[in-house]
Amino acid sequence: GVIEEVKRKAAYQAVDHHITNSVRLIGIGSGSTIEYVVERLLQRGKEANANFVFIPTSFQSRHLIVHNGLTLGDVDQYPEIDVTIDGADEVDENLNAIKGGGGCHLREKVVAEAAKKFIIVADYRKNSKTLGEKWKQGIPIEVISFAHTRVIAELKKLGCENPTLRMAKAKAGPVITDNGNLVIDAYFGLVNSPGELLRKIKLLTGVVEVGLFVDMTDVVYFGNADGSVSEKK
Ligand code: DER
Repeated sequence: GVIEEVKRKAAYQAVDHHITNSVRLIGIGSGSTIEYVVERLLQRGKEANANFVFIPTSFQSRHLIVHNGLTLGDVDQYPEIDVTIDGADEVDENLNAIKGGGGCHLREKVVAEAAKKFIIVADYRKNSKTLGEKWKQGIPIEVISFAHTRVIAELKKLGCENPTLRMAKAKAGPVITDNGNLVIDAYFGLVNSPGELLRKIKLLTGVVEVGLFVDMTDVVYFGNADGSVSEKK
């Protein structure tokens, strides 16, 4: 469909512009748009990818790297890398992002911070002026299970009406992250100060990581509805 086509175009442009011989260590995000990043790399052939090392951000991302015969690296071997490419659930006009729709934002943020350059690839549905405008599912928050009820109570005091434990679809009970934790989705309406909200949520006892990526993004490639790609810095 149109959405998949524009995701593909955005991903291809990001790869063509940033995965060059000037980089070697590449963080691979999670979700569906990132699959087109790998698709573009594979079009170049084995030789072209031989000197790259790919660092995963989730079980899914690791499978994408291994299954496609790309060289797998580890963030412990490479705590400082050249570039990380990832998707997002929503991006505001200052390139701050909501991430975690796929429940992978903790490792994604570790690998995004490890990179000299952090690039987001997304379709037009994620392109907003202010966070919370289009993405209504809430800010994903990874929490330890022991504290999840406490965190829900504290999120309500911060102004979230209905913080919700993310339930699994193909398994009874809640989603369990790659780190063995739970996810709470907390919608706060329009987020005019994402940095302030990030800090408030992060300080709640039991919170492991928050799906707000603030002042981290270097470039965003949006696939537009008309098939064009916008590069925002
Ligand atoms: O979970 C994440 O942060 C992912 O990047 C995800 O939200 C983006 O997913 P998509 O590329 O399938 O929209």
